[in-house]
Amino acid sequence: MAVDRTTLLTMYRDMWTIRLFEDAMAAAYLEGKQPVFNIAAGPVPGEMHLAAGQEPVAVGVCAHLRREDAVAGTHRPHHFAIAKGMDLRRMAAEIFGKVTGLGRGKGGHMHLFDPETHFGCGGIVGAGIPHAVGAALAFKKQGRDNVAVAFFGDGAANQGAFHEGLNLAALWKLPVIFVVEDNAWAISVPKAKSTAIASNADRAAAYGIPGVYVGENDALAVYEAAGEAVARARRGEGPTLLEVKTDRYYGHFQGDPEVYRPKDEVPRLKANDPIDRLGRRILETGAGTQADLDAAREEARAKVDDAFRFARESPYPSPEEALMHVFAE
Ligand SMILES: Cc1ncc(C[n+]2csc(CCOP(=O)(O)OP(=O)(O)O)c2C)c(N)n1
Repeated sequence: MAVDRTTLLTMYRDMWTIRLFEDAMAAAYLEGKQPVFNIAAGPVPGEMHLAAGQEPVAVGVCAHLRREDAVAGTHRPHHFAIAKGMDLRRMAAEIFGKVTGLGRGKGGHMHLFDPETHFGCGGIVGAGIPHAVGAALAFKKQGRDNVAVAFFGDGAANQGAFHEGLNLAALWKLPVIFVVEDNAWAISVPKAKSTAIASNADRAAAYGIPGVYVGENDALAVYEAAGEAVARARRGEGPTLLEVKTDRYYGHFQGDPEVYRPKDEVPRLKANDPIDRLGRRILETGAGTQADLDAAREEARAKVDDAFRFARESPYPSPEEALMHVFAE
């Protein structure tokens, strides 16, 4: 699949936006939580799951999506949200618990909901799968050619919701793409200890739909596989299951001592970094120059800096807000 220069540079910029956002969040999150880890302290309370290293899955799929297409993310949602085009200021503010956030600071990092970009996510593993199927059913009933994407981890693929979602979507030929992020771990459990087969893509056969395993953490490989799946869904031919091999650079959560993980794993993964890889491809194919890559990275840096400044400077919700938006008013 030919990829035009604008798409390539946009994917490259978005991967940097995700990486810089996650690295900045990793540092901000630990402020005030040391030396004895206290989850409630500091400017970003609660848990934090970061997706640095997993950028190709998000940008490779979302490059094919329109604003009205729906995305259901996970407890590790930042890369999907950024790739779908979420306003970075309101996203950062939500994570900092500020009133300028998407949910007026009540949702936090695992609960980013945005009607503008048709994005939702949550902390219940596998729960986004039926949500995406529901969105796809709505699109079909409305006669629209929009699609829904459910992103979830290799751990979530062992949930009942996965099988229920695939079955209904296949039966009703719904425009949904199921995307499994195979980052090799579900918290501390390696995939081989929880999953009976090597590739979740093979499970597609049980529902009579295409299943594709993308075996490298490469934005262009994901872009190609996702392009076919999205086009098929828009044509009304039903769902596709994609699984993508990807790499989690941080722990399961920030503060995770990672005693279960071989010490050399992350340095080894970083030696094949997907952003460098896409940058090299852009240079080799002549789609862009080093100056273009530098400009894209600087644009990403400026956006992330601006979003964090906005989040830090925004006010907290007033105490009365605790009683608002609980029930319909
Ligand atoms: C229904 C449910 N069971 C268990 C948990 C606790 N939990 C949170 S994340 C996680 C692992 C998820 O692994 P995976 O789906 O592979 O996603 P990853 O964290 O690798 O992105 C578990 C078991 C949960 N949040 N929800």
